[in-house]
Amino acid sequence: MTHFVEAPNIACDIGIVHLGLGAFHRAHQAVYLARYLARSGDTAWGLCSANLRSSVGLVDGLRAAGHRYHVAEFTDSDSVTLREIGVMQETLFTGRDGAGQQGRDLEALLTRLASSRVRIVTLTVTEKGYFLSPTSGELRVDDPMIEADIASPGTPQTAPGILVEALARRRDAGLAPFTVLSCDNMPDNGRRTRNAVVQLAALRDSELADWIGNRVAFPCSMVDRIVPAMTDADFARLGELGIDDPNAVVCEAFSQWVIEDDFPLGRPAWEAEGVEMVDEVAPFETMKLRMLNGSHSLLAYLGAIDGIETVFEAVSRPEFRALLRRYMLQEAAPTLRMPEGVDLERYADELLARFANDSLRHRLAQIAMDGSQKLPQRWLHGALARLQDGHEVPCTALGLAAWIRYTSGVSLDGRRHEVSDPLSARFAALHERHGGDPEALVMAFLALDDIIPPSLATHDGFARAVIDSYRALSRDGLAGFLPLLEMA
Ligand code: NAI
Ligand code: CS2
Repeated sequence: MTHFVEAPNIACDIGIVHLGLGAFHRAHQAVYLARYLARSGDTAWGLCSANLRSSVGLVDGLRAAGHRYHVAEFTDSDSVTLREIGVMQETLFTGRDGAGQQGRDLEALLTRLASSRVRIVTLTVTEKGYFLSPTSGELRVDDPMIEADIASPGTPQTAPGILVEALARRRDAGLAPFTVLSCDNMPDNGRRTRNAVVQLAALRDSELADWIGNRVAFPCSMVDRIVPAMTDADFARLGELGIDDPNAVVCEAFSQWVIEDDFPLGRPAWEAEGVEMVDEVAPFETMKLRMLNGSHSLLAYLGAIDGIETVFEAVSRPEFRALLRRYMLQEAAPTLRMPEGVDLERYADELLARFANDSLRHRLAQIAMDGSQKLPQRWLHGALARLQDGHEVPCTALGLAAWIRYTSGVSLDGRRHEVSDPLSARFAALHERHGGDPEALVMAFLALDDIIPPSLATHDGFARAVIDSYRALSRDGLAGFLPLLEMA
């Protein structure tokens, strides 16, 4: 069954700027705004979406299409809602374009951000786009991009840099600051975004940093909708449904957004579209990061080293479903403190059903990206809590062993794959130095204290479990983790 939803032709003021015009933004925040506009007719919350470093083609493609595109929301392969989105009013690019020009639309973006009509800035710049240490949460001031923004604050290239410069212009113009709402998969994403912005501002002007720290709201949010990167097969499938749109995205029908309600300059009435406005996001965020994303990462590394392509393929195998259920219910769920009435076993089964959506080609290679930025919040913080409670975490130890093998760039059958991670060079050096000695290799990875919390790395039982899992995987392949399940 195919259901079409057309976008009304309504011109809007731009009230929201989004940084990180990727697939998820088009399928999540923009869809909520489009539904809100269609229902309310409130034209104050049109969208300007910007890319800061990649996908200039998407920015220009959306301009050429009048900023209208399609979202295909698949319940399963037989049921889809094709939604036209018309809430985007402007797209900008501030990275280095194909002609080598840096910051083509930077001044336009900064001017837009300094407009009194802009009251909210949202972000999906990936976990690495905040330039924070995954363990300490401190700004990585030694990163060349941050160093450049410190040296040239008026022509920033990073998301924190752009936010600092825009807020400086608003303060100097006597304007109240916009609210900054991160929509990235990070724990405490609002406070982490605040960390990055205030720490960068302090390196420029302590009074500006104080102003930002005292005046800018950085609410947290939990976001959830599975939106895989588009494949040629996805575009072909949309073509069969009569949609010829190079800017389209495909996603699951499920969507959730839980937001801390802290918007001093106001916000859209998102509640009408099912958004949950709460006082405290943390329990929901931790639940989702550890149970959904932690499971995703288990599939990604165990599957990737065994040549499995997609989430659907992996969860079609009973041993993977059993592993995920064991991980979710025996290692993740016991670390969660949820409000009354939340049924974590039911949530786990709902996640397994979502992963088994046969209409999504969610590539494990995409999920495997940036593990150094993802694993602390997905596995490691929970594992440490579980170990401190006196329980073993064999699934997490197995996942970490698979991740270490994944970072070698060589799967179990010897095929090579790209390791897309800001720290990939460091990983390659460790494999070069310790590749022949599994124990030394694992201990070297556990010593990476900007990824692995030291109290976890020095937990003897955990280190031993990772080493044993690494040896089992190297010796027996995925069959190496079956005995783990028999340990249940
Ligand atoms: P994507 O690859 O389509 O887009 C990534 C966006 O991040 C692009 O706009 C890119 O230019 C930008 N980016 C990457 N590195 C950056 C940096 N260092 N500085 C500034 N911008 C940078 O990926 P997608 O699917 O849009 O996901 C983006 C983020 O959204 C994820 O990292 C995650 O935090 C969040 N998310 C994604 C979901 C999904 O299923 N795709 C679901 C829930 C959250
Ligand atoms: C995935 C997430 O790519 C990944 O790391 O685990 O993007 C996942 O699809 C979303 O968090 C689902 O809400």
